[in-house]
Amino acid sequence: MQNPIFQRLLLTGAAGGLGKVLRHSLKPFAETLRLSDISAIEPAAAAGEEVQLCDLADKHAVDALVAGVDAIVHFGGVSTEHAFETIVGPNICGVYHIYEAARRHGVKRVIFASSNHVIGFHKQTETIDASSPRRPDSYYGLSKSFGEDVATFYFDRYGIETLSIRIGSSFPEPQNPRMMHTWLSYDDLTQLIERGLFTENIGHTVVYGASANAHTWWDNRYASHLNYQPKDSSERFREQVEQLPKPAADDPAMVYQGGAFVAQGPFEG
Ligand code: NAI
Ligand code: 15L
Repeated sequence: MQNPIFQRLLLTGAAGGLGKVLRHSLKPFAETLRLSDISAIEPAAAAGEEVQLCDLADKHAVDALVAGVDAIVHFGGVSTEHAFETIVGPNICGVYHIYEAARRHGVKRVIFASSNHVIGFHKQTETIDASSPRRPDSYYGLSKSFGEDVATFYFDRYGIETLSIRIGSSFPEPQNPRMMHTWLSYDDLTQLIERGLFTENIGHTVVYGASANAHTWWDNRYASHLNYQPKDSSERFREQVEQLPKPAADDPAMVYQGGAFVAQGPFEG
């Protein structure tokens, strides 16, 4: 059955690496895609697009951003490890502002770009699922963990449904041995967002965002209702990844699911 389409869908982080891809791949899901970022969005809005720049740390600006949309794909924010002070505005205040605006404007569905760094301190020898304890590996991972809690709270209290995608590594190709496990193709990411937007009664579902890679640390049994069927696999890149210098066996990149993030910081001064 054909999906219904939204009248107006908001994409935050539209100037970013994934935002540039989603700007095109989400187009079929809405009459109008509202693109937002703190940075300039290029190229300029085309037919079926509108641009509204916004700092996620600014509550009033986010409120205006969310007015009139039917659903939110929230990909904006700081996407790598930094001092807590850098992360708190865009990611922690930002995710609260998004949900508070969703509540005020009656938006009932959010896709949240969470991250594998919510669970990054699990070892690469473990297989985990959505019920496994979170083990954030960074201030960045902590901010995503907070975002997942905000999603649960806004579902329990206000009935706003969310798909939190704990994205592994979504790039054109896996860039190191760890990403052979964590890689998520752009097509599979788009499929996950589509399933999150159009599956009924998802409450707050947490899904690990990985393609059908040959070796995985993540079990998506608690997201089976999404019927996510990844089409890609990192296996076709194995030969080229095996040519790259391999980190030592005790390097965090080879020990922890979150890789190098577990060892960045502290950030003083
Ligand atoms: P990116 O860094 O390329 O894009 C993030 C965008 O957010 C940027 O365009 C940036 O200008 C914008 N942004 C930053 N601070 C902002 C603020 N205060 N207000 C408004 N916009 C702001 O990152 P990427 O790779 O495109 O990731 C998108 C989302 O997916 C991020 O939330 C990231 O944490 C998440 N994610 C990405 C993964 C990946 O493999 N690419 C893996 C796990 C999570
Ligand atoms: C993330 O959460 C980051 O946004 C992305 O840049 C990658 O570092 C990715 O995780 C990863 O773990 O490979």
